[in-house]
Amino acid sequence: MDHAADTFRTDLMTITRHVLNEQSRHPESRGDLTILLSHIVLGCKFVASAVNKAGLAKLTGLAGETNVQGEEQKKLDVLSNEVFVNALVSSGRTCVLVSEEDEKATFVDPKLRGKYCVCFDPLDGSSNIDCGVSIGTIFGIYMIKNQDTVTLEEVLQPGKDMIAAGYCMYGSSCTLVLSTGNGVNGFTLDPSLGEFIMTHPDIKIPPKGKIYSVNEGNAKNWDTPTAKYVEKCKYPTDGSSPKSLRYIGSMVADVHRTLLYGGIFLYPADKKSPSGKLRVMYEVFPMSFLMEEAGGQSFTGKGRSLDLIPTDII
Ligand code: AFP
Repeated sequence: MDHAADTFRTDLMTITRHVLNEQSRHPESRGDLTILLSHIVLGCKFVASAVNKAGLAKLTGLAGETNVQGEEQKKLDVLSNEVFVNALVSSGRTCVLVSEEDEKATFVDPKLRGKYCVCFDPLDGSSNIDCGVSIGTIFGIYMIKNQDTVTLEEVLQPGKDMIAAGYCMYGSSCTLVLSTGNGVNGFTLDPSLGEFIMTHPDIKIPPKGKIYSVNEGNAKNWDTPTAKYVEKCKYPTDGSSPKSLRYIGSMVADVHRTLLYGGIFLYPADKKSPSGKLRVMYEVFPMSFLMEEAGGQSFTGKGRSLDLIPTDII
């Protein structure tokens, strides 16, 4: 009998245990972030369960509404947004919420306010829902100096001020990847326990990767340096092998693969979207934070992504 393996199986590092361990590294901490994260985990479990039942429970299809970008919302988008807003408000640890699904920021009732701002995309990649492709929730957490007087301007912080970020991928398994600024760890939902168990400790992106990930259908609108770079991935001039192309079109899944297998994920600005399609506060910042914490890099094309200062919540 392999006792070492058995010990591993019975000494489970749940996400709560991990976050409490992290908290104990900060003796001044009152556990606010731990409580907030446990509410985010609850939201992820709810969405995971809804995504699993989506076809059966008739949760796919349109909800008959459009979101800020003018896209049709799916029923699951609406549901996930409601779940996260309720979970975050009821945590008592947030003062303002910025959701990709809502046109305006939600300022929490003063009686329920805490010191954190959470920016989130409750269900990213939702155009993939109806065909069962992996989708995910993305979130970034910031500290607000004065919760009683918080304004929208205070929400527009550069990504480098984020204190924690993560995503939950609803795929062949449900995986939550989290960083509180001390490396990146991945947890897989054990459905029989209803707990996220650490399965990917201290994730580090491989220093070299053989995969590039981009929507090449946009190539005719790219600028010359981008087009040249992608051409080199396919036709290297240094004698190396061409890279493989993998593109799911669901950022959580594409970034998750990039973190684990290495390589590059890019969504370049083009003539159609001169500032790029990806949304800074909900997609670019949290994913760039995780990439950097895992030893990788993230650039806008002009500089470090996390140095950007958003001008609006869209
Ligand atoms: P949806 O949530 O509308 O599906 O958008 C997802 C997304 O923002 C991101 O998750 C993908 O990386 C990107 O769009 C895919 O965009 P293209 O379909 O233009 O390749």
